[in-house]
Amino acid sequence: MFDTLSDRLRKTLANLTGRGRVNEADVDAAAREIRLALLEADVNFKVVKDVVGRIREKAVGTEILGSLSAGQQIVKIVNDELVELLSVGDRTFKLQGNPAVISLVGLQGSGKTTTAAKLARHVVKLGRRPLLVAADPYRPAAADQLATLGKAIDVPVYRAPAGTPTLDVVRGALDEAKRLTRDTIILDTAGRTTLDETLMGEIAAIDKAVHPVETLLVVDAMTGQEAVTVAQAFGAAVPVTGLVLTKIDGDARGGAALSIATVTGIGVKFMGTGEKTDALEVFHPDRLAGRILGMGDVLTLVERAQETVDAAQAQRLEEKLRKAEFTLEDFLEQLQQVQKMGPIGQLVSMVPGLGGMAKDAQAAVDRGELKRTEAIIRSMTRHERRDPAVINGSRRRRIATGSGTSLTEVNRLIKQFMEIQRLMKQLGGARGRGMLGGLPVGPR
Ligand SMILES: Nc1nc2c(ncn2[C@@H]2O[C@H](COP(=O)(O)OP(=O)(O)OP(=O)(O)O)[C@@H](O)[C@H]2O)c(=O)[nH]1
Ligand SMILES: [Mg+2]
Repeated sequence: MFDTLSDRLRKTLANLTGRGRVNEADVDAAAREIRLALLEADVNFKVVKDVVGRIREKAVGTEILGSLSAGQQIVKIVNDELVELLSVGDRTFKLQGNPAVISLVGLQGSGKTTTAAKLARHVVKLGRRPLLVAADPYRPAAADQLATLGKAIDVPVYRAPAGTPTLDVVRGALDEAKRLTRDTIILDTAGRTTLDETLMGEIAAIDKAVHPVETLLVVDAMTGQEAVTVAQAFGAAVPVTGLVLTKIDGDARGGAALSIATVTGIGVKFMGTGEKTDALEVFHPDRLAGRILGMGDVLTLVERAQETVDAAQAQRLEEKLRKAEFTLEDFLEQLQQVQKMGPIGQLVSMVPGLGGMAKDAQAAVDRGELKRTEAIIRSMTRHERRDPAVINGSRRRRIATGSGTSLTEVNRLIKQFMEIQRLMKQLGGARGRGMLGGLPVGPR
């Protein structure tokens, strides 16, 4: 559902990721785009203002760290802000009490009944014995719906005759839980509009009578801006302990999800990602932010590169690039570093001087070519790696056989590498960064 937002942010940030230096005008332009993207996604305007302000401030103050490009760091800053935006409130799901009572409240059609069944499955996985309760005495069809879902997931459902006052239904459910030795009660309450004072009073009465350990407000993510008002109204009636955002799989613009927690201070605990009872995800701000930015790889890399890339080695490499002494041996070392960090081609862009080839590298990884390139280089002698010019016809055949590749692949790698060497010599003395844009990451 965050597709549009994702696309826009990705485009904006893609312009920056390849760059080693970013000036204030670049940051301003990016901030403008990010602001538009968030507003278009229907994020609350105050939230947008704050977030963009912080992103700008951090980005302008960013120092360029060792081997990371400034652009990538901006991606990281934007991501960190999104994570913060989504991290508001207490997000731990509590199950204290015997039975632990979980009450689901929300507008009509927001997804309470579906979520009740999903949560039942979830707590079973946590080793609990749930009882689903149809706490909607007004519509027998609502209880039928829950009964059907309960049957499908093999969880008992408690229902009372139509017209039983809600408080009596809840009390009856407590007795039933004791009888069936159920340790978790999930109340599926009737959908209500925020304007319906009687029904709003009813959930307040349930809250007083049974003190649910969790009162989860179920919010349809498609609601948009209005979701904030809804959350505030429910929050005024009962102590809402968390949010469940449903229909995340839909095509909403996602703004509600991004603003509701910030504005209300209530944490998001779960996300509904489909109609089936297994389509419930524990809410992880970092994962959602990553999904929105679609740059999970870059972020992981920024973090992993900070840990893994040996600063001294990086320095040595840059020196070699500058002096045009980069050999196939160094290239092999890089390939190994790449694989140590994980199978993500993006990280090639972290290696000083190799910026810009990330996409090629990813494609090469996908095709398994990094491994083939590595095999070819490994089949060479030390001497051959340092001076590919000595690799004559018979040596090439030997290397092809030894690496399980073809003569054509070996030829191509050597040819490309020598071309680059020649180029580096021509440019000799110039800064290495970015010069190797065409380094063969795999035989093509
Ligand atoms: N795609 C998708 N559909 C969902 C999700 N959650 C619920 N739905 C659908 O939304 C509709 C309403 O869901 P219900 O669970 O009946 O909503 P409710 O809040 O119990 O509705 P009332 O009891 O009438 O207030 C159903 O068609 C569900 O299948 C979700 O996460 N994704
Ligand atoms: Mg319902």
